Amino acid sequence: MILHLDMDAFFASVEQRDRPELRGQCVIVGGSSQRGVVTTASYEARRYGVRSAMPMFEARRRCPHGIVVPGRMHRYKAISQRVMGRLKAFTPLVEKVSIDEAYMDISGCERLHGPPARMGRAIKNAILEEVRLTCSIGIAPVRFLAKIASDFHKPDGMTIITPEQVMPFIDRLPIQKVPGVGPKALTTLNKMGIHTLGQIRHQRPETLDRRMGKFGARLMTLAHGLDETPVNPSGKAKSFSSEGTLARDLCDRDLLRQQILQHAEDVGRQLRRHGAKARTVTLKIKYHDFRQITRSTTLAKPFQSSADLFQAACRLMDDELLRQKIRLIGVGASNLVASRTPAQMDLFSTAASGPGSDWDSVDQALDAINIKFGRDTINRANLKDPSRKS
Ligand code: TTP
Ligand code: MG
Repeated sequence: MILHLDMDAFFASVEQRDRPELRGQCVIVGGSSQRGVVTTASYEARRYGVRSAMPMFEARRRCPHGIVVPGRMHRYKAISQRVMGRLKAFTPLVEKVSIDEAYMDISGCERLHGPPARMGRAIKNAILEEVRLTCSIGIAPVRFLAKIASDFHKPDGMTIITPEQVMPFIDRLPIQKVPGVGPKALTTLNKMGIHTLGQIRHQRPETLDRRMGKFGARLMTLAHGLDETPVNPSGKAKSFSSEGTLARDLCDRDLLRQQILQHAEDVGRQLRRHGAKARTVTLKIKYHDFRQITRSTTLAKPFQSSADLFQAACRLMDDELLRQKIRLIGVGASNLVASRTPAQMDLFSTAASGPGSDWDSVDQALDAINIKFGRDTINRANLKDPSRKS
């Protein structure tokens, strides 16, 4: 059995916990400037339609009496650590997947902690005792159903799906609840007449493959109630990213490259600090009208230098027709391998990046200075721009 735990309105609840005057109030966490966005909102504010990622001006319009609070990431991280520590007292098989959620493999825990329902209640009590916050729990025989279940009775909820309930649950499950089904996939699936996960089972795999690509096969597996993804307690990150809303909307590619450079530096630093190399670079762009696109490229050799990241991300931007001004830009690195994995030397390359190159030494020097004197003490003025041939 897999248990999924997710804290309720996490950042907002921490604020209400630390500041009693905010309890019972509409609390909106996020940037208060005209261009800020909502990070999260207390359940009181959600009644007025305030949601994560909503522009702050819209949140203020919907909930004028809401109290806007800037985020305090270090505080949320500290509380998160205490929550995760408490979970590990139940079983070492805990996988933290974000700041406020974790999976636990609770198979075989019955003798120690009783049946799943009792264990779920014990965990909720332990978290309440430890940090005085509520969470929601989902328990199911497979991972993706545990995640869906934890969302069923939020806040302070617990939903258990027994093995016998799995297939009837899948048959009724709205397809948009399945992790990975975004607005685009939903439109395609609805056009195919598919509205529940159960309906996927009656599709021909070739049709799904043609319409949905690789994700079609994944949906078919899930529709059969099979999700072999194990709980991975190593806690190793699967990706690193950095993004930010621009001070004003831009479409000047040179200015955007400067932003990309900063994010590439940040992601490069994260990679090197975790001793990881990545193979895939992702560029994320949110346009003026909030439409968001991501573009990825997978490089032949795993990389960890900021220069490689920067150049790949710039190439992705160069391939994009920027039809509108951009309000947010971000860079990500995924498809990670441990950096101990020896990199294949490229016999014919003369590029100034790659293992042992000058850029590696530059990265090491910058990282050392920034660790010693604080982040962004020193940065590159610029990097070679791949779109300029000189
Ligand atoms: P979530 O668990 O998605 O949201 P939540 O805990 O605020 O509310 P819920 O009760 O529905 O679980 O995310 C956890 C925290 O991550 C959230 O408190 C703030 C942060 N976050 C962002 O920074 N940006 C986002 O877009 C979202 C969704 C969350
Ligand atoms: Mg949460």
